[in-house]
Amino acid sequence: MYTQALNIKDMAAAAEDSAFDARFQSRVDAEEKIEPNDWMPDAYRRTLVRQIAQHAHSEIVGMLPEGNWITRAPSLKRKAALLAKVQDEGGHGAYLYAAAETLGVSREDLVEQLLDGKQKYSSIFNYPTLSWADIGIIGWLVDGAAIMNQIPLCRCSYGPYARAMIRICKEESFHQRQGYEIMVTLCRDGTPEQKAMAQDALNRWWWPVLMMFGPSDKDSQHTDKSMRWKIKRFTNDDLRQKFIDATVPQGQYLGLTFPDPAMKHNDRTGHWEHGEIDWSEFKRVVAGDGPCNRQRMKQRRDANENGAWVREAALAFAQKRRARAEAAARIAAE
Ligand code: FAQ
Repeated sequence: MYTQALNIKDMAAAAEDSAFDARFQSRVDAEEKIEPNDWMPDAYRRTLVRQIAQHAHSEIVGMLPEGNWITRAPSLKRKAALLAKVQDEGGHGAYLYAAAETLGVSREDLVEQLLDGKQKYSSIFNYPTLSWADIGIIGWLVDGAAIMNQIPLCRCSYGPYARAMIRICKEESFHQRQGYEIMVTLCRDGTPEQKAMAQDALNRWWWPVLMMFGPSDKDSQHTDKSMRWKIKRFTNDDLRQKFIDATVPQGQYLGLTFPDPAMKHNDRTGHWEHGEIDWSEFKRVVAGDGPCNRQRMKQRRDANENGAWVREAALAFAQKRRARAEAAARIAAE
């Protein structure tokens, strides 16, 4: 009797859940934005936390490869632009952690999960910046790939993420231009040595940049659900192809050669075809064994430890202010 009552309760709860699910999906299909206090399936919330946290961590870890060149930028103008760009990336991390917090997680918890190896950051930031041309390449290609992936995220179904992306994309497009302008200076106005340095940077970064878009569609675990929920608007392979088609003419204008002997234009489809991506390298880097993974994680751990006193001081100051305000309110009420 008791078990039967429980079963009926379970069935009622399941029917209610599926009604909520259907209502949620119809809102998504109608292009309504989902806001923090709206009902959402747990799996939708988990997917967003995973993706937004990974994105936020990428922006913060992504400050390290370029930060490496701030003291060695070749002119005051280049130094000012690079400094501003790296600061922008820190700001993007802050907006994204704030967007993730609207889903009920704390920034401290997300940072801890990164430092414990439970959350990821983009594979691309595990490669070293060996020459000044790498700074041009990061702006041109890494920011270029980031924009290609992030413009559709401005239409993501989750309101706070979509709104954060609009501002981020505006800044990323300045980053892409400053990078391409460095490449133009090196390749079209520079010496043969500078052009060779630019070619070497392209040779080292091209394939890792293509990997930024994630595994091929047949191996992507999350794409189907994320497309249904309109978190993602395009598949990984579609975005990768759009990026290649936009980038190849830019490389040709620079007079550079892409390190892909199989690359060719298909006049029938209008797309640039590319050779096989080495997915074993991608898996190795994501698993923690890329050229700079250990160094990047050590830098983040050190920054977290060295910043502990600032967080403690800010908390103590906030508590002091609150106590003063409460005491003043008590006196006023007496
Ligand atoms: N690196 O099923 P999918 C930037 C993981 S920001 C590491 O296809 P999903 C700005 C993925 O998490 C760059 N891991 O996954 C800047 C999943 O593992 P999990 C970051 C990767 O989420 C510029 C597994 O593989 N941008 O550059 C990567 O549907 C210059 C299966 O993959 C974003 O985060 C990767 N590259 O699609 C800053 C954009 N790719 O979590 C400084 C937002 C995939 O189950 C300087 N994110 N994985 O353990 C996205 O659009 C998506 O999350 C994708 C992956 C497209 C990255």
